[in-house]
Amino acid sequence: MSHDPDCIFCKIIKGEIPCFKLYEDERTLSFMDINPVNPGHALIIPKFHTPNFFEIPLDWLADTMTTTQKIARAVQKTLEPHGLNILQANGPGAAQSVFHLHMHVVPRGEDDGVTMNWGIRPGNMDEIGALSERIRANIA
Ligand code: DGP
Repeated sequence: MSHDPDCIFCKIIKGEIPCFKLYEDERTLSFMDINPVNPGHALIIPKFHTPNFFEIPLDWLADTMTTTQKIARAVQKTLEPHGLNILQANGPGAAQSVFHLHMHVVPRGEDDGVTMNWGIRPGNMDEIGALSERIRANIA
């Protein structure tokens, strides 16, 4: 399994740094984004280090998307937002900041002002932790 010891998301996979975990299976992991663009912002990653969409083997991509749907449904059920974006960035021009492929699940409000490159702001860890428990309870 591909792994990069310097990658922050590989460190999360190995449990070397903590996360608010939502879901884990043999090949994927989902956890809360610590710089949420909106409350409920979640990430889904393959347990396979690959920097972007271009290089991930298709079977790993399929597993990542399966987990993305599972988490998106749970976030939708928990927060009932007006909408929900599923996003993925490739390269600095697309505002990619962590070079381990990840899907963003972003709850949206009609007038939340979120743009494609939203900038990184630290979140409130107590709020993120509480939301992670509510979303986890809705994972089917
Ligand atoms: P992107 O900019 O598309 O590469 O998204 C990377 C996201 O990862 C960004 O929204 C912030 C989040 N992030 C960065 N470091 C950490 C971390 O250590 N833990 C968690 N949970 N999220 C992180």
